[in-house]
Amino acid sequence: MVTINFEESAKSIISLLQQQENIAIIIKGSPDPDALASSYFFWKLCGILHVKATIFGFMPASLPSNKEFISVFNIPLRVLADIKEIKLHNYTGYIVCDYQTAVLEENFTTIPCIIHLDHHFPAEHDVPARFRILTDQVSSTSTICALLMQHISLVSLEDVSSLATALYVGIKTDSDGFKHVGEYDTMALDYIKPYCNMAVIEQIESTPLTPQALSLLQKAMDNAIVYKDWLIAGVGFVEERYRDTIAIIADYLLQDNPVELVVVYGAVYHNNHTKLDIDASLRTRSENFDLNELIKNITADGGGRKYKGAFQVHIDYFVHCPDQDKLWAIIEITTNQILKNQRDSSLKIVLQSKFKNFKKILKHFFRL
Ligand SMILES: [Mn+2]
Repeated sequence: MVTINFEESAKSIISLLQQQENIAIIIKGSPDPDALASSYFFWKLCGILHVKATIFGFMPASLPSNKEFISVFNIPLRVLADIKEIKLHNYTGYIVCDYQTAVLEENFTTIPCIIHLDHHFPAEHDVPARFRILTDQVSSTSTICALLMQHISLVSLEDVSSLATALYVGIKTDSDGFKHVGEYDTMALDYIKPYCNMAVIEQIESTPLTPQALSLLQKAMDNAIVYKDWLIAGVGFVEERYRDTIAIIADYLLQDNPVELVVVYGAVYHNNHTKLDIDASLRTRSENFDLNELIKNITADGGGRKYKGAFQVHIDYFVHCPDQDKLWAIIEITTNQILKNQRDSSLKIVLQSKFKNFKKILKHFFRL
């Protein structure tokens, strides 16, 4: 294990933030508890340091529990349709948490990235960042934030408690209920646990699924097939605002079935039914299963990391199909067949990923 000096890191972060006037905290991916908690951490930190900060996202939270998360912590998330809507020249720098790269846009001359944190292995191409921790030695970005927080005096106990509680939910979500915690995650949890408000956590976690999600879950269970040790379930057509439900159902099905891999997919309409995607979520309990490799065999539009992955296939042309039932039948037999073919060649994937683990060099780096 490569040792990360969180005390030095906390000092660097404080001094970098103190040089800033106005920071944009950018949630590049889906506003899940990990991305929200780590962005909220920096927003609070900026407040304490009297640095102006705004949290931006580009997808509204679609899961009821994520909406509840935003509301209980009062997270001032500004959801915009596109990154171009941020007047970046008004900001002295930006922060990206919980995303593999800090690139805002291709060929976009932009303000400097001040801080970039993520729990994935570094991407090949990225913009420079004044401070960066990218390591897969942690299960979540919230883990990194909690370990930094340990070395920062936050003054108000109320702030400590709400940050600890938010980060706890972030770690719990990304480690699949603490199933995949490592040494750093345990350290982070040991530190934040005494400050956590368990009643708030209970409130977030007990947010019920919407009736729409329950009906998709029912469809998934009706349509599920088991091929060898894979479970594959198509849920039919899904409205865009319920897209995240596909991932939740994949989580549910993996919990309840002793299979190696769960794939849940649906056909999702976008832009007032002018665009159509096949949207799939993959879950595995096997650490050595290279979901990224599997997904790249199917399409370039998607990716995976340990235990989870997702892909999209664009089929806009088919929005004109006059028969929805036939269209779904074709999507279903085709997708099921593609996945079955992948299962038949998956021994190769497992062997390749074992080899990759040997080659992987764990590292973190700072660019100052
Ligand atoms: Mn995360």
